Amino acid sequence: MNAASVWERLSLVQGDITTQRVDAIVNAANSTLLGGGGVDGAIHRAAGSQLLDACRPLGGCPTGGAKITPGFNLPARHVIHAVGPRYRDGAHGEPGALASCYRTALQLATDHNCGTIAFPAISCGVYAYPIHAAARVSIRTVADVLGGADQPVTVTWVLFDEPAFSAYSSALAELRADLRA
Ligand code: AR6
Repeated sequence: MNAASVWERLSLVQGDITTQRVDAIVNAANSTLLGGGGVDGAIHRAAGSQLLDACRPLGGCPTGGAKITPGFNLPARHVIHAVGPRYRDGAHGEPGALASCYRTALQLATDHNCGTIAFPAISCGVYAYPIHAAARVSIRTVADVLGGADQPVTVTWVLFDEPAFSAYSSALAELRADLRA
């Protein structure tokens, strides 16, 4: 797999992740996996109450991990519930935990034959991770995983608002430029 083809497999869109027709969407969950606000609340509302029923027996998930359920009423076949870190100052393992939840989510996607997966900006809302820094960690991690794997074929970030979309766009451009340098 050469570097150019990895970048071609990554894309950014602005929108609502609950409407995405992909094999799996990723939820920015908390460690209870029992729902919450932000994108978590939106995904549970759109998927229907069966999603919470499916999450209950999972027994929660540590920060940096992820677990998978069906998508129920969503267009997506699966929901991968990833638990990102709460941001403190960046010196408490936040980048490692953020990278870990992306890697685990991608592994689950591969294990469940997902060719297409969409991520929100994990940890960038309630968990207060500075968005440009989170974008750099997450894009680098995903590009690294895709460089060694044929699946998932495509990874899309669905950014909810324009500032998030801009931050991810500039981080993506920087990382591609770093690679060319
Ligand atoms: N589609 C795409 N992105 C969205 C959507 C949507 N429908 N709604 C919000 N976002 P957050 P976190 C963006 O707070 O920081 C929950 O209560 C949002 O603008 O959802 O990982 C959980 O239960 C932001 O850019 O997740 C946890 O307790 C990004 O999604 C906690 O929040 C993530 O914001 C997790 O916090």
